[in-house]
Amino acid sequence: MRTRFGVLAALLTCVIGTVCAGERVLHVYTWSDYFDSEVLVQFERENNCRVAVDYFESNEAMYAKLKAGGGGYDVITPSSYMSSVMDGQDMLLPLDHSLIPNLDNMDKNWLRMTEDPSMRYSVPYTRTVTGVGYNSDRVKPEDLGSWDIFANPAYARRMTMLNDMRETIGAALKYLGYSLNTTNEAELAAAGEVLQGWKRHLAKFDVDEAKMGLGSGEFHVIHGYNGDVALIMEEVPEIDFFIPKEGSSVASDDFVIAAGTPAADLAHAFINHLLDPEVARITMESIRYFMPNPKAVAELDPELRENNAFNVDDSVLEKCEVIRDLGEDNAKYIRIWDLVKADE
Ligand code: SPD
Repeated sequence: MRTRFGVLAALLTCVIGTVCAGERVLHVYTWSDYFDSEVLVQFERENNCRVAVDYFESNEAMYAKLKAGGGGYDVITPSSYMSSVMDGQDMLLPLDHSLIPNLDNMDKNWLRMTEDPSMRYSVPYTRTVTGVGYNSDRVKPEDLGSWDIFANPAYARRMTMLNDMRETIGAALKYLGYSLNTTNEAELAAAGEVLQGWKRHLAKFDVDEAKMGLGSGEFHVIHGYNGDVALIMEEVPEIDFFIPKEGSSVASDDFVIAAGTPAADLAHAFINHLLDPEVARITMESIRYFMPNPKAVAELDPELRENNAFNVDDSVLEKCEVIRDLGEDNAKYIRIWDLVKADE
């Protein structure tokens, strides 16, 4: 069995290509398993540089690291709501569209779901939909379909949920029929109660080890991102994916460039490279996330189009919401999350 998924996740820092003295380096900060390695090598070759990739597991963890002074990153891939937070705090470089001619390949309809429809500071990279990955040898079909699977004691200690405040509180809010962007204190408190109940059955809150555990058989049910599960499905036939009937979250993960980068030219060139239709096709087939690039989508492997984790049905997407930047009301989510995580 190939173990492409999780290999990158296990590495804190991964350097692609050969290091040559005096070579320029582009520092990219992103989610695990989010680039095709050949696509990076091609960029390095064509731009006579090296791409150094470092990983984060949630928007909040990435933001906290940057705020604490960590980094030196040039290109980052936050979800759209976090791009908006970062832009509001002058953490991002305004984009020079003349350096990204492949912006012409962007599906303009897609921009409506982002916080930055004019692409002033961000360019959409992928669509990610959050759901449930499961092992069909271990989970009964009648237990599938709802977020309430996390309340099922039959799978106790074999389940994980994302270590991600907005996603995981969002799952409980959707389960209760509320918006995952609510700022209503009573609704948030109710979601916190639901999570306390689910938590009793969880092995842990986690992102990358959870997906490796689903592939290896350690976990039977994980709260995870569609492309990550699609990647595991490719290698482990008994793994499958569903989006709970109550709805879930859908995100545009963006490219942004850090303010103060010494490599603004390379950073723009990198984004332009990923928007090339052939590069985007290779990327989608490799990382298993949909990209809003119609020319690339037209050339996709038909088998991938049929994968239910990659190609999420419109009727399902209609029940999903985009996580929004809530400004000062974000503190309400932090309070609930701290309580849920308190005695971990
Ligand atoms: N391995 C790639 C994971 C991409 C996750 N997107 C996160 C969306 C968070 N709301």
